[in-house]
Amino acid sequence: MTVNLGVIGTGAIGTDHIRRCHLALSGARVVAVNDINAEQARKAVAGLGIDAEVYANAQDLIDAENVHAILVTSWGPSHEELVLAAIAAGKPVFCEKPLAVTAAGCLRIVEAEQAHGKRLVQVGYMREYDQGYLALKAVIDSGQIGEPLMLHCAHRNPTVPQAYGTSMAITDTLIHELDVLRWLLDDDFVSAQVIFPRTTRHTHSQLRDPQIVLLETVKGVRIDVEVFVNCRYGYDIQCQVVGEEGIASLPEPSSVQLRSGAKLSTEILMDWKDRFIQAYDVELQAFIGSVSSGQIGGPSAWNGYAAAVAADACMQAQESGEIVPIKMPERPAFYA
Ligand code: NAI
Ligand code: ISE
Repeated sequence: MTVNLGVIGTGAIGTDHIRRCHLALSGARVVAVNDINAEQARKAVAGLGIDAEVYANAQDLIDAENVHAILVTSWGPSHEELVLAAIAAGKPVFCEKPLAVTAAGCLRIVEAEQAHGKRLVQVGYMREYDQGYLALKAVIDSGQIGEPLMLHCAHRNPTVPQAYGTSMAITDTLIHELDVLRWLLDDDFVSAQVIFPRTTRHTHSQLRDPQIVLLETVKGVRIDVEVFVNCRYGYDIQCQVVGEEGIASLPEPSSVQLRSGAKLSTEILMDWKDRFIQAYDVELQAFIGSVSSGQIGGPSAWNGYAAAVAADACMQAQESGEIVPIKMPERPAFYA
């Protein structure tokens, strides 16, 4: 069966996912697109040479008979309404992170999915498909470094758009760590604190950058995550796990080692599209496969909710400067 996809939101990642569905993956094609900027949607499909219908209205795309499954790749604040509409139509939906910008919004999705009676939602937490994170998890799970005690992480972007504000460092950027670290450690967060170091002169008035987020887990692991989204020099994701008997670090993406001009150097990537290209391919291929088989898997709406519960606490911590407790609700059997 070829899965017919409808894509809502044809900006940076929407266009990249349409490209991969047509050129890199198998078993799917994009038959419908929508964007609040219709011209943007037309350009996206024309630029890729794809014959997909451009819908003026997202609901009409969701309801279209020839659309089997939906990709939500629009701005974060629009996700909740679109995912709820896909669930109401009974259609599988892959939603880019964040699932919704608040925990309350994610919970409404979790409740709607449970009421539907079967999983329909996969969240775009692609790091769980990244070869580097998978290798790091295998080392932790093997017991080679003993029990994890501390993690030192960094999430650095060279630059961000003008519309990106201080809270987006949590809801748009740190949210990846809030998901992947729960998965990596098989643990939950119990508290968060946010510290603001000296601000870079490369930011704007609405964005305090960088930030350091301190997390504690149920097992007592202490985690520091540096979020620095105007670091200029590259797209750089770091994760070092300090265990009782050793240290394991996320591998660097492979790159040619260059000896030239009296220097030894390796390239640092500049873009998330390149850094996680393999992970995006694998997560979407998995979604396409699960639509065909009728068994949706991968990061669930519950994972999206759990990350959002922690994100809400981090945003409170940004405001108060205090250590904010995180109360993770018990996972329902539906998401076991
Ligand atoms: P973007 O700004 O390039 O594109 C967003 C598009 O959505 C725009 O074309 C906009 O007009 C459209 N849009 C906004 N509201 C809409 C609505 N209600 N209906 C239809 N279209 C709407 O943003 P980008 O970078 O593509 O991000 C989109 C989403 O993907 C965000 O949630 C972001 O967090 C996520 N993302 C995930 C990444 C990952 O590593 N998994 C990487 C980059 C983005
Ligand atoms: C973007 O939306 C992503 O998801 C990228 O992976 C992340 O590094 C960036 O900070 C976000 O803005």
